[in-house]
Amino acid sequence: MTFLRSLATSKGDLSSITAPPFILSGTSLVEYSKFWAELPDLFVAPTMILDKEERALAVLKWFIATLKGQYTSRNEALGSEKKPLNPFLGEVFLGQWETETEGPTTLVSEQVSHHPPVTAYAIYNDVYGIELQGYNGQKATFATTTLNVRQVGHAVLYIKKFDEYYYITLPTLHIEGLFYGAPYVELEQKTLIQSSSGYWASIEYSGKGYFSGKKNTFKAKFYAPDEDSPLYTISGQWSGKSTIMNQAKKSESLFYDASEHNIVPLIVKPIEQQAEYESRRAWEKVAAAVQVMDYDTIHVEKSKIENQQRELRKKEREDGVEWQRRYFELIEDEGPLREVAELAGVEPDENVWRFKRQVFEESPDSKM
Ligand code: CLR
Repeated sequence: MTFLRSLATSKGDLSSITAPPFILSGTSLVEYSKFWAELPDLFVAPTMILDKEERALAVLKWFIATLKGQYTSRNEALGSEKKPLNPFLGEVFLGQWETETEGPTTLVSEQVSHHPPVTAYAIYNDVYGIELQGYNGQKATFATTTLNVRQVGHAVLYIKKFDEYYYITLPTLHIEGLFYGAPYVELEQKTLIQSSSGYWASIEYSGKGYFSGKKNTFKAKFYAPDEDSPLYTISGQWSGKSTIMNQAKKSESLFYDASEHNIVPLIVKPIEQQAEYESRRAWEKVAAAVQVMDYDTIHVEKSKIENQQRELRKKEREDGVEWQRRYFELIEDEGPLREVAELAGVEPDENVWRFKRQVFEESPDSKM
């Protein structure tokens, strides 16, 4: 009850929620960017498809495939959704996927704002020439026993060979099961994937009951440029199976089956080799305390980090300087992204976080 009450008064800022120990996770939110590319084969697949329409469908498939990791992996690994650690400004999470066919895929994720919390990330594979950049924050509201979370930000996928962009908006979600102490995520509303080629898709989410008796359901419509009726509709469970229907031929076939794909674990440097601002090193003691549910130590170790951060901010104020982000910079969005957002009918962001790839590559952090 105390927990539910704390949710009711959290006023949009998720970091202010005090969750009971069994709901705490030892993983920082800065790590969550990894869920975009745990299936490297699907991530690079669009780069090998010459046909625009087929390529846009492959992007849609990759996107649907990421949802299971993004929104159900804590339940599967830990038994319920958990409250991630609240990243500090400048916290960095780095890693690489290494597979025989895809080669290395690199992840750089950084906490670029603390109030409000914003995480920026870049994920790229140079063998295939594909890159995802994005950033996100969350705005929460609480209604009776449900926590509603609106995501702020977007992701942009770029395919070098075709000089093609995909602008991806993020789903709204809510947390159910809070009253029973077994929280889990359900997606709602819509997301949009708009390609600079003109192809686009809208994905509508629903939980158990609305579209079917199954949880995690979605219905997607896939459109050719300037067409009013969809070429394809796709429906099913994003955490399970979905089918695609060719609207002209009225023929149906399997679109994606999550049970046939295993995630590729991200390789992260051993903690001893990490810089002090790297997530797992910075939170090591907190994470260990979370493991054994030692609430006092969690509190003590968290406070150390928070106080250190307060000191840093104070020093910056005194010196009249602003914290320098390591690998991302806030730039005015005037380029192709703006055009794609406009194509999608989405209000383009004034400023976007852009990855400073060269700075990263020249830093020791990039050596795995
Ligand atoms: C972060 C960005 C990822 C997708 C994603 C998945 C799960 C979301 C998380 C985002 C933000 C934080 C989140 C989490 C589920 C639960 C957690 C909303 C959007 C909140 C802070 C937990 C509150 C405590 C509950 C367990 C009650 O790409």
